[in-house]
Amino acid sequence: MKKTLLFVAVAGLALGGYLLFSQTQRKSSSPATPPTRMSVQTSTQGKVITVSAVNFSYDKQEIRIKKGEKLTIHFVNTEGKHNIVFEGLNAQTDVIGEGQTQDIDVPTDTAGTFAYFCSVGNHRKMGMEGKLIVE
Ligand SMILES: [Cu+2]
Repeated sequence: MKKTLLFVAVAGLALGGYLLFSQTQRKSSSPATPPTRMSVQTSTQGKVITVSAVNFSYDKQEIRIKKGEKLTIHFVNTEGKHNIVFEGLNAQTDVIGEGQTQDIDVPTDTAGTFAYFCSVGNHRKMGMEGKLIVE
């Protein structure tokens, strides 16, 4: 009885391991992945867009992305204290200081135009805003 249970457990683990392995194989055989890049690169496929902040503006007022494409915002603050908030997308950075950076993933599964802005004080009114267009 105990031996049977042990056998079932071992067989289960082996099967699970095989399934996991074959899935990994499938992912890494994606033609978009250059052969020299490892799995770290696979998870960052898509667009990385840098947005820089100063007092009181961003260097981009408009960001365009295809619906469903993975979007990472590389937020760079070069002056003062700021953040970037994507309205209605549940994506925002912390308020960070001068010389700091933060990366966030922004969901792109809904087409539309979404505002982004700095939520510190009245920075948005002073010009720290733009729009993300998912098309
Ligand atoms: Cu700000």
